Parts: sequence; structure tokens; C-alpha cells
Amino acid sequence: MSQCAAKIALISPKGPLYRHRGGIWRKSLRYQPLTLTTLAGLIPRELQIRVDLFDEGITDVPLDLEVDLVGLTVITGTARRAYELADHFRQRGVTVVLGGPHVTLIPEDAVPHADAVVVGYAEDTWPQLLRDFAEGQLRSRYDQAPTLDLADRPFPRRDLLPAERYLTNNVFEATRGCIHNCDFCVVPAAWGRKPFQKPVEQVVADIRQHDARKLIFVDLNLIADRAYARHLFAALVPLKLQWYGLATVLLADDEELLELAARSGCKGLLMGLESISPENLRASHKGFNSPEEYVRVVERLHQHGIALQGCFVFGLDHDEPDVFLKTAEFAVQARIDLPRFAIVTPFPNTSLYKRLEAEGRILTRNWELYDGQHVVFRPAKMSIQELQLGAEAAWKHAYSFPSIARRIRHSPAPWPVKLGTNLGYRFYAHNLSRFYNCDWIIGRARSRLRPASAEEQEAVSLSQ
Ligand code: B12
Ligand code: SF4
Repeated sequence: MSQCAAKIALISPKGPLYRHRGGIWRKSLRYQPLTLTTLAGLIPRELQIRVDLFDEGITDVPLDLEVDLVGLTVITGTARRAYELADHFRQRGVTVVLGGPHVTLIPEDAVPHADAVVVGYAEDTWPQLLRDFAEGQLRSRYDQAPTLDLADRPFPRRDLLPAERYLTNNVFEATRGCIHNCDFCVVPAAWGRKPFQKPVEQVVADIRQHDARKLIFVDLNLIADRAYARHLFAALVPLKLQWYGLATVLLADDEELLELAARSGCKGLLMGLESISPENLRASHKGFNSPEEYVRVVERLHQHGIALQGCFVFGLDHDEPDVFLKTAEFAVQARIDLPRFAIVTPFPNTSLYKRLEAEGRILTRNWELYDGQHVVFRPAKMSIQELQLGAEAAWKHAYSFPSIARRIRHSPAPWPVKLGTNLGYRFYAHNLSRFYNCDWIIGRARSRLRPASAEEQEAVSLSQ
């Protein structure tokens, strides 16, 4: 059937931090979700489908939506909310499709809540699914073939979400995947280690047609393929952009690439520094990070006018109770522009999850607590409480006024930006426990979940 004229809604469900009411971030720290706009762009034109996008980070989803099909994007932390919405819409007779990182990691978890699940990237499967739906031939599962090619895809439909509700809608991607194999990371577990790349000229064309000057690349590791990165950065130079993205510390070793990144307009990078313990890094298969090099990494980035958002995780097996303040103080002394701290999260079916499960250390499968801020496994060398409270103490130390003063002078970012972001994170540091109390989750969870074990109760109560 080529004349479908169906109506569909694509939804990004809320999580404890990123929700419309009562989340921690106001408008100023949100950016437009590329997942929804990408999926909207992929809808085959000949089906004449009408699509509405709902980002629960900025708006409520009307529960009485009059649509034929709802597609929900699911990460682990939002899985429960996604399933709640899915069940609701299915009861109303709407066809529900679930996809995204969580569905890809653990499809069997999503299956009971969906008419169809989409596993992996969806460049080929989502259009196929919609064609099958139009023909009344929907299958229950679609898997992206490994032959995925990102070339010649439609541009994301950024016009379908309100630009004014976001810090920016200039959100782009050039590549997918990562060549590394860090054992806690979702990427190798969900999508394998083969990198996928958009042709550079098509990335540039997308930036030009959107008239973007200041933009974010959400690629997990922009420098995974250095030859591609060189090509991309060189093509960005004439656009006179300012851009922000993610890369590994290995960029600091490559003077030519670093200089090119800076010349192409790179102003800030997020890097997973993870730990100041070489044992932890080796055990996590992230031995290419050397803590003794971190100070040099920061200096090299600063020399090129690039600020660093350096991310650390707590709770790896070699961490002891003194790790929190040691790491936070290290971040201050190393002059990391914006340090961030998370609790290790063993996302389902990652190598880390499998190991902890085999060791009997997974405490809960309440996915809402899998958000980087709750302890969901039994730590090796400290108590659950020490880990939960220690992470908060690290935030507070790194964002105390004296620590901000020690770091901020050296940051290459303009004063309004570095002051604003530091004060924003200071607020976050002091309100973390309040916003992560998950009242709306735990109220529901109490009524619906099986009785929690004593350890689970401890993990949950610490978050309140
Ligand atoms: C941008 C981003 C964010 C933004 C999200 C909002 C926004 N406004 O964009 C911000 C910064 C807020 C954020 C926060 C968090 N994020 Co985040 N984020 C990303 C990131 C870097 C890019 C996502 C993206 O836009 N990708 C581009 C799109 C096109 O790809 P995609 O989403 O994978 O979608 C494709 C397929 O998966 C599939 N698909 C996806 N959904 C659906 C739905 C349907 C119906 C179908 C058919 C197909 C489909 O089709 C798409 C096309 O192929 C990803 C990593 C990555 N590069 O994917 C992490 C990632 C999604 N985030 C992750 C995490 C853990 C978090 C946080 C918990 C981190 C934290 N501790 O705070 C929070 C939680 C947010 C919440 N909701 O509560 C994890 C999720 C892992 C997991 N199993 O849950 C990821 C994978 C990073 C990682 N390596 O671990 N994040
Ligand atoms: S380098 Fe980063 S994106 Fe790549 S596997 Fe490791 S943690 Fe994941």
C-alpha cells in the first residue's frame, strides 16, 4: 500500500534528571534530541505519514493521543517510563514500537511491552517497519543488518521540535560507534566495534542547510578513525564554526589532529578520564588512558583554546573509600575545566554487567536506578553507602567556591561561559540528592515491583 496517511508519534521518555517538571536542568542546559529528529527524517515520503515528536524533557505527552503508531526511544534509565507509556498506548489500541540503546542491549526486556522492537541502528529497519505497517504486515522484531551505510540518508527533521525550548537545536553527528572495548561501555556491547561514518561532504551539507554556527557533535568518539577525523575537521575550517564534541585523551598525543580540531572551531571536548587508578583502567580495558598524562592532556587542550569536561566514575573494583576526595582534588589540581563524577553503572549485557552478575553482585534490575547516580551493584572495597555518598562529596569538593576559583582562571572558555557552567554544576552538586530522589519512580515501584531485598532497599533508600 503506498497511500498510508497514518499518524504517528515519536516519544523520548523522561528520566529522573531530564523531565519536563521538577527535573534538575532548566531550559538552558538541554539540547534537542537527535534521535527523534533522525527517525522523523527517515520516514518514507511515499507513505504520507504525519508525525509529531514529543520530548518529555520539555513537555508532557498527551495520554489521549489520536495516533496509529507510537515509537519510543529507550535508554536503560528511562525503560520503565517507556514501558509505562507503551502499555498505556497499547491498551488504547495504538501499535507500539520500541527501539534505542536499551532495546538493543536487551531486546527480551522490551518485547512484552511492544508490538515490534527495533534492535540496533534503524536506518534501514525503521523505513521497512513503516512500510510493513502500512501493508498490515508488521513483524515483531527488526534487526539492522551489519552492512549499514550512513551515506545519502535524509537530514534530521530538526524543524519538528520547538527550537526555542532548547539551549540549541544545532545537534549533529558524523560517525557512530567506537573502536575501543571498555568493559563498562554500552557502545561495543550494543553496536559492536565497527565504526560507521557519514560522508564528510554530507555532514557539511547538513550543517550548511541548517545554517549552524555553534554546534554539538554527539559522536561518541570523533577521533576513532583519525584519517576520517582529519578529513572532517579540514572540511569544517571554512565554515568558521564553534563546536563541542566527545573524544578520547589520545587526541592530546596527535599534535597535527589537535591543531586541526582547534582550527576547525573546537572549543570544548568531553573525555572519559574514568579513574586516577591505572589498575582500574587496565581492568576496564581502558589502559590507553594514563592518569600520569592527564595534566598534560589538559595543558595541551588549553594551549589550543579547548576546554575539557573530564568525566570520572566511582566504584570500580580497585576504588577504596579515599578515592572520592583524591579524585576530586586531582581534578582541581589538574585544572580540568568541568569535572564530572558518576557511579559506575553496569548497563545490561555489557561485559561489566555479565561479570558482576556472574559474581552475584548485581543488586537490582530496577532500570530506573541505572542512571549513573545510583549504586546498583555491590562494590568491591567499600559499602553501598560509602559509594553513594562519596560521589556526592566529590561533586561538592570540585565545585566548592575555592575549587572553582583554583580551576576557572586557567580555563580558555570566555568568562560568562566558564562562570555560568561552573555555577550550574555547583547547583547540581548541591541538589543532586534532591533531584535524584526519584519520588515519582519509587512511589510507583513500591506498588508494582516484587518485594525488594534488604540490599535493594538499602540502595534505594540511600537515593532518597
Ligand atoms: C545526546 C545524548 C544525551 C543527551 C540526551 C538528550 C538530548 N537532548 O539529546 C543528554 C546529555 C541529556 C544525555 C543524558 C544521559 N545519557 Co545520553 N547520550 C547521548 C548520546 C551522546 C547521543 C544520542 C543521540 O542523539 N544519538 C544519535 C541518534 C541518531 O542515535 P540513537 O539515539 O542511537 O538512535 C538510533 C538507533 O538507536 C535507533 N533508535 C533509537 N531509538 C529508537 C526508537 C525507535 C522507535 C526506533 C524504531 C529506533 C530507535 O534509531 C536511531 C537511528 O539509527 C548517546 C550516545 C550516542 N552517540 O548514541 C548517549 C547515551 C544514549 N546516553 C546514555 C546515558 C547513560 C545517559 C545518562 C544516564 C547519563 C547520565 N548519567 O546523566 C543521561 C540520562 C538521560 C535521561 N533521559 O534521563 C547512554 C545510554 C546507555 C543505556 N543503556 O542507557 C548512551 C548510549 C551513552 C553511552 N555510551 O553509554 N544523553
Ligand atoms: S572509548 Fe569511550 S565510547 Fe569508546 S568504548 Fe571506551 S568508553 Fe565507550
